Amino acid sequence: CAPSSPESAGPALVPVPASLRVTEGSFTLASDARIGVRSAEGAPVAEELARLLRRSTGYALPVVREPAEITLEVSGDQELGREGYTLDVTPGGVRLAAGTAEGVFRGVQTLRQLLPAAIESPAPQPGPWTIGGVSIQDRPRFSYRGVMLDVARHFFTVEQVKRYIDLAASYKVNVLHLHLTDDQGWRIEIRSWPELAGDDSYTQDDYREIVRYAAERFVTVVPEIDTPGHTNAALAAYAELNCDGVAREPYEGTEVGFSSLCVDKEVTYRFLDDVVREVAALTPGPYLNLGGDEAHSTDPEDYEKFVARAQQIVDTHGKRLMGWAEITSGSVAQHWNPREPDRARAAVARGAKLVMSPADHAYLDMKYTDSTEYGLDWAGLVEVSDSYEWDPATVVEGVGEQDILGVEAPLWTETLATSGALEFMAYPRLPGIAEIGWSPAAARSWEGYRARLAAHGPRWSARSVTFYRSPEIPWN
Ligand code: NAG
Repeated sequence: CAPSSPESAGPALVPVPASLRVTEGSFTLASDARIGVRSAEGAPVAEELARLLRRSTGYALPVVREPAEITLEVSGDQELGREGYTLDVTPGGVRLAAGTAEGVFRGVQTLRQLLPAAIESPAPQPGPWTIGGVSIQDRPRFSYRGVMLDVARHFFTVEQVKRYIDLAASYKVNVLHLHLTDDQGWRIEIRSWPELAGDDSYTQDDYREIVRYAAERFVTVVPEIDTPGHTNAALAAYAELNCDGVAREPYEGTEVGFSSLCVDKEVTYRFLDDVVREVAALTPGPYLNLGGDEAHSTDPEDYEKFVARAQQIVDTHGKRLMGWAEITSGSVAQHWNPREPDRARAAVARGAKLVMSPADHAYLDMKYTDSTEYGLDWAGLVEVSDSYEWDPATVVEGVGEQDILGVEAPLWTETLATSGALEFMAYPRLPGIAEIGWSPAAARSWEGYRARLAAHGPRWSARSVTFYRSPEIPWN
């Protein structure tokens, strides 16, 4: 039996807010309640909140342009930053204020978690819809809080990706990194190279729809085209991309590090330029990720040559180069291999910011225990506590807070073929990584977290989320 910590006395919020005070009394949402929003900017967020609350309460909840029982306010005030918000619940109502619509959206995720778990149900529930009094001031620690989904090893439909976005956005995640290409598949239509994408891939319209849906939830899509390794799918589709001019066989296994674009052929850079141009044009976000990991079949000198050209191409198309830590020269490098902290340090030395995804903590494809049905274990077993008990500013010696853009939880799918399997690996670990990215280090502790997380089980059940009932968590 765990000792209770101060934070477990408050509401079970994940991520835990920067500052929270429990106040007198409570508010109950009644059937005649309204949602008030004065600014046009906040209106879409108010409508989205109304839609969500209508499903489970069955109430009409009209959205009005004046203060109401639930009032959302976009003040234009930048005091709490782009994503910060204040949320006050008193017997008279709920007031959620932020400088931007994005801040209000993040606050709405908090409001959802203050309501009973049945609020997540897709069908009307009895209520009562009571919230205890609280005063919250909140803003993120890091600006980049991502999840990565590998849609190359196994393909996931637009609908499946939307559900993954929705769930992650409830935990204030603001980046979806899509791993679109690998040895096993190329999952995005490139009009100038039509043989790349097979049947199981996104058309450009599909991809646009994912980007639009994510943006509605203030989630930025970062597309990844993995190069120069992890490229067997491209090398199988186009013979000329191989140094020997012979097309490779399609690959369905789980080995890594055996493929490479031909660094010395000009066609390679025409190919890269076409791909980057098309993907950049479809992507409103600032980053384009060119992978760069595990290029074991590319010799180190060739690798440097390739990355320099790739960097120019990405610049030309107005994006910032992002990559795994092996690409030490981009704007942003992603630390992933716990055995290679040197690469992270080298990237920082060359002026890059880091996104922290240490596989032994943040990889959602690692097994929880020896008997976990799915997943890999090359970085060890990662129970919920292992995924939670680390800090981005101390995980790589010599790399501190100022070098770090944020965190990301990657989900590789060699062993995962269904939404249920994705969810089982992501829940409950994904919310912990989201909390590490959002909450001040001083506000979080494992004991407090496990107690808060327990209250999320019924929320996931209400949303039909498959999750791992870790014995570490005192599930309600
Ligand atoms: C790494 C590979 C990735 C693979 C994953 C599985 C990176 C950056 N590269 O070997 O292709 O799916 O592990 O955990 O993670």
